Amino acid sequence: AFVENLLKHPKFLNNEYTTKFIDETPELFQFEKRKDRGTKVLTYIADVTVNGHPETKDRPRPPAGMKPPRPPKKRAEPLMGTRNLLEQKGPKAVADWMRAQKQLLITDTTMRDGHQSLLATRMRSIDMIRVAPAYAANLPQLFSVECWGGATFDVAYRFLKECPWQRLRDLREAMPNLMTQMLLRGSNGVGYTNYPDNVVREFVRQAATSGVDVFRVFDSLNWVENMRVAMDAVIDQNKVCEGTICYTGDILDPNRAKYDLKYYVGMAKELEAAGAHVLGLKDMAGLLKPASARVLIRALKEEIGLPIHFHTHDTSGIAGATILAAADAGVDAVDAAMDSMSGGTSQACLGSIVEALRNTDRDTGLDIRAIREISDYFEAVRNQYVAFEAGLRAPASEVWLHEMPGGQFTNLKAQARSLGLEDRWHEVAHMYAEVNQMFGDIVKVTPSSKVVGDMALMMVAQGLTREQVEDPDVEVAFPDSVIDMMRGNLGQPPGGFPEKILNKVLKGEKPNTDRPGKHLPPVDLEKVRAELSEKIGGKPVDDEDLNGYLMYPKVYLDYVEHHDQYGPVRTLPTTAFFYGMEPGEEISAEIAPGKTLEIRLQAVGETNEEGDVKVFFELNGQPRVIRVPDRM
Ligand code: BTN
Ligand code: 3PY
Ligand code: ZN
Repeated sequence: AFVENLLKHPKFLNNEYTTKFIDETPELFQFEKRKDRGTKVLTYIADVTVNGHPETKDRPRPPAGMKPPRPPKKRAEPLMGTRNLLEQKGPKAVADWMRAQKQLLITDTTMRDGHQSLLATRMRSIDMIRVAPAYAANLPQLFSVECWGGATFDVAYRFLKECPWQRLRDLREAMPNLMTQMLLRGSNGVGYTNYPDNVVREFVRQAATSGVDVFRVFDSLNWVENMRVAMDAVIDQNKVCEGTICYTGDILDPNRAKYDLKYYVGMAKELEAAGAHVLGLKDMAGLLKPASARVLIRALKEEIGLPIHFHTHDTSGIAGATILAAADAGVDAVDAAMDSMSGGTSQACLGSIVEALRNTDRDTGLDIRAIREISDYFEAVRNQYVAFEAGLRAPASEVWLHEMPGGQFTNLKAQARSLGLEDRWHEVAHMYAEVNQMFGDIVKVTPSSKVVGDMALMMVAQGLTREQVEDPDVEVAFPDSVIDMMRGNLGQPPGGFPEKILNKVLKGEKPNTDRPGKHLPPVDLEKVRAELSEKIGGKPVDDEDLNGYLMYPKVYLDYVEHHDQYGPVRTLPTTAFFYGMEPGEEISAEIAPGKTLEIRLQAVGETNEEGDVKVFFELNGQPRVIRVPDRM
């Protein structure tokens, strides 16, 4: 290995080799690093081919011999879009333009909420980046492309073993005329708990720098106080700050008076005063009914000077009707997903909204042929991810019972499955509603929705009723997330949490009712950078890495370890990533700009006495043998 290193060393190759060279050049002795990216990626393919991928084992498989998805061609050179306006005139001009023009503006959510809500967030960057040029060229009238934030950040590192920042930079570059959009959980960043203020600010700065244009900022308990740090940070970056209301209950239901019209108008005014450029109305579960939408949108348009951007989910099957009602009432922008990635717990069908409004005064101006082509592409993409489909087969009015966010639905179902509760799903749904009432009827959206879900699963698994949980004489071991929320670590819901459950969970401990960030000391960023660098073998840590680590220390470190061992696996086609390769199959992977590996799997050998398998490849025409352990 030493000689190989020596022969490849640039100084050696450039004849700068002296006798002192060996002593002065310690990297010659780093044999472990000798493995080049190509070998690492081949090792990954070999391992998954032999052992399977842990995430797709025992799950439905894509049809054999599936052709790789083919992205549509550009129909024209990209026209100017909203991004150009933002760059030239700033976020206030974007907001003014939204209000001034008549067409219904559309945000495409396929690359964020769409797959988060249908495929457990598992869509890989490569399947997005390939279609991004078609968005830029063929749909330049889109308001924005939601493609970042929410659960996509940690899933990218945790399960897909790819860098979410690189995804963002690549998408940004491929769609220079369109605004990218992210979902930001206020002080929870893209995590599940409140972070120190300077961590939130630093994250927003980095997201803006790496390519986010529109930040949809919400708080999981609708506490505007807890949104200001994130909102101010977005405004400082001169990006679009979409201050967002999370919608729950039903404004027309006198029995849900806590969340009535007055409540929402009041919150909207707070967000306007806090400096939002756009008012987001986030109906994360898909509860807003057409008649309520009419009343709510009309009132907000009358009382607030901001453009309104409406987001909903089609779990009930009538999101399309609500969107059309909202459009009638003057909403400025709405979210939708590409047809093949729409419906159910995802967003409403983009192409059908475009068709429904054609030749009306809210005509979207989008090209339906371009939409169909992109939808066809995503249909093929979606077929690669059948292992992660866990969703609804049919629309379900049950959503008005449980009020579960679309983005949580598939995840909670998977959690229920892992606890052996899959066939008791409807009980979980009932319990979810009970827990909500027990917690005082709260907004349920990440992370508060996860707390409700954890509690509901625990109660179903242990056969506990609400009465028992609330009974001071019954011993209950509450999930950590419940204790954390009752302590005030996610902030305060309107009116606070009910005394009964607070006392039971905290056993007399006093909750913090201040904004959590008020008591979290700032993180010394340079100190953390140095610590992280040490943890990853002295490698330099850039700002993106630092921000990944600040959000998810363990997940980030596991990702780095995987990357060290298996290389840039994000460059593999999705079937190879999840299933390995078949003998005779050929793929290519661009492991660095301009450096493409042509990989052919020739054969898989027998398992030898040491328990290893030889996997025979051709790499750019040269034979390569990789040995991996057989762990099956
Ligand atoms: C994970 O780390 O949880 C997800 C995927 C990475 C596991 C890799 S895939 C190749 C090899 N085969 C396994 O069974 N594990 C590793
Ligand atoms: C998220 O925070 O990930 C959501 O999708 C909330 O709706
Ligand atoms: Zn959503």
